[in-house]
Amino acid sequence: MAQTYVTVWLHESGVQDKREPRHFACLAYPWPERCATLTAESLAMEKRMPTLLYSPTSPYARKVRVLIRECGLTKQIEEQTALPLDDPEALLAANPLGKVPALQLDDGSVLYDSRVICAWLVAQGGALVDSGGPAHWQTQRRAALAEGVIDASVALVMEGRRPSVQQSEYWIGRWRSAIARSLDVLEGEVDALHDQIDAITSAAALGHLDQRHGNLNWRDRRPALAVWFDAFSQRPSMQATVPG
Ligand SMILES: N[C@@H](CCC(=O)N[C@@H](CS)C(=O)NCC(=O)O)C(=O)O
Repeated sequence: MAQTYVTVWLHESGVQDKREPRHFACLAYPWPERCATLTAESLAMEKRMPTLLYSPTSPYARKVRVLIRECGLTKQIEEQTALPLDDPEALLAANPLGKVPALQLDDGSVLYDSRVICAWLVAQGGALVDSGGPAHWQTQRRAALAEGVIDASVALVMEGRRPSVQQSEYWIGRWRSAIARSLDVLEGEVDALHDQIDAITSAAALGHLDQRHGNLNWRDRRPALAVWFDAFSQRPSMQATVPG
């Protein structure tokens, strides 16, 4: 007997809705055998791939997106833009902190923040297997250092968006000093930066400094780090994630 198929427009939240077609997946299901028993929610569960909610300018999200590419997982993970300051519903539902990145897994659960997502990606076995031992802990420590540069760099951006009378010279000074000292340490350890999480986090941090704080001229006293970053920036994973 000839099989009839119906087309189901499926929102990622599981709710059928035709108002925003770009957010929909189109699935063909045999009728009536499957559709009789399928709800929109169960269809969503069948179709769902892990989805990363990200903002193109977030250095935390860039770190994750670079790692996805370095792990060769681009075909297994969808990426969906969510601008945190717009408070999009999907992001608030995924992460009560309202921050990107957040990773919706295929079982409906969610991972955040970027460090947890990165650990999950590495656990998928795609790449970045390090040998353990003392070197592992130094890699983690350098990654934390670079993450702190991102924190300070983002804090400077946020502070700069406040009315100038409300901006704190004290905190701006502390964040700038923290960035300067941390980059000095990375300059001294640049030979240890290869393709592990410390290198990826450092690249995301330096990219954010270039994007937001060109006036800091971080390259001036750090020639080795500058050479390293320029070379690392040529990787396809970095090129594909240049903040737009
Ligand atoms: N520790 C978090 C930080 C994430 C974060 O602060 N993301 C920023 C974008 S760069 C954000 O979503 N901010 C929105 C907000 O703070 O409300 C991580 O590593 O994922």
